[in-house]
Amino acid sequence: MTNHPAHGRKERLDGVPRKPIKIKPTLEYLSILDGAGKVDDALDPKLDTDRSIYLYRLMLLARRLDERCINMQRQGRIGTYGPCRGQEATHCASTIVMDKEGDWVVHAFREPGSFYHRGWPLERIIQFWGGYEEGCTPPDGCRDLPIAVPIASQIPHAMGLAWGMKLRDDKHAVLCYCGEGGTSEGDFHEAMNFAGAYHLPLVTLIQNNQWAISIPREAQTASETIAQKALAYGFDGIQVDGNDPLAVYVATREAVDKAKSGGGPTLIEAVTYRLSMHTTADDPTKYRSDEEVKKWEKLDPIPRYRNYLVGRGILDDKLIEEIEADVLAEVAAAVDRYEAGRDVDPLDCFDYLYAELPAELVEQRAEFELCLQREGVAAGH
Ligand SMILES: Cc1ncc(C[n+]2csc(CCOP(=O)(O)OP(=O)(O)O)c2C)c(N)n1
Repeated sequence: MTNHPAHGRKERLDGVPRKPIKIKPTLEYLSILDGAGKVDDALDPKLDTDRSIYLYRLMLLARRLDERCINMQRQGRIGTYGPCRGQEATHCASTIVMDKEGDWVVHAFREPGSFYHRGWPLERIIQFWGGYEEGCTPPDGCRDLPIAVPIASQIPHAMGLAWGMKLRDDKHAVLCYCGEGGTSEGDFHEAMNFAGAYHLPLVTLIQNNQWAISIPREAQTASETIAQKALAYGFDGIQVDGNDPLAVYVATREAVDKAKSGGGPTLIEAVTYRLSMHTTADDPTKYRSDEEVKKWEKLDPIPRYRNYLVGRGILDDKLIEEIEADVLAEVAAAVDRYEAGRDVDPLDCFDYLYAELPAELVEQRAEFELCLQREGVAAGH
């Protein structure tokens, strides 16, 4: 007992009552593209042409879907929408690392590019924001969990998946997304502790977009970085430029490879910025300055990546225009499918929470049914 390093008695007996404890100092910051899209050649993962174009298209698709959904919300065609503008590199460049057959991806809700990449039909994402239960469900065979709006609740679930993989000696990995606000929840800490203690193949990617609704990053935690929280749980953390798709890709690739080869979990803090509102129910001008937004607009991941790809000779004006037109057409077709498929019964909203409806909800359901009849509302109208 006296020799146990955590006990400290030996130190007292030796007359050395205080000394520093060396902890593993493995915290790096990674950035590969500068603000203008100029690359650090030595760090460039040099994705092949198809993959480079695919990633650019994916980020653009997330951006255009976002814009369309905000317009639709303003027109009353969907409910509240949570935009990802500015955060496209963070989620698109990480999700493409994951193997669709064997790896799991556990989302929060601000990752439309990842949903699409993992095989969710675009109209299903719109359905979610339109308030339709079907919009929450991953497609058959897809190794994703449903969308998680209760902040950080998805992290213990992701940890559980990773634990299951370890118990089954399944050599895949789990990628879990969460915001920096979510790191203040107990769910985050419990899951990180367990993942570290059991050395699980879990990669947790914190999208530090600087704001949790109106709470700024500085008020969220006294820690200098989010990434360093990993050190307390006994595994590696890394902070990356979340508006640099190459840095996000490399950090995720390394973390996933490490997880799959038995190296345990990683916490990635992707430093990014929510350029838009928290949701369409929020007015960010009430709590942050235009100057701050303008500063981050200069670091917009899409032009940065486009400049880099033009520099590599992968994109030119003609191809940029073609991709733009193609993405707009794909989003428009998804909106059409969403609107054509709204033939659900409004009474369905009572169907998903309970196996057996409690008495007061039975009453509410009957009242709502009468109301619909009175208003002449039929399914889909
Ligand atoms: C458990 C829980 N508490 C509160 C909320 C309300 N809420 C929705 S989003 C949000 C802020 C989340 O911030 P962050 O985790 O940084 O993610 P972001 O929305 O910025 O992507 C809060 C408090 C919620 N959805 N779930």
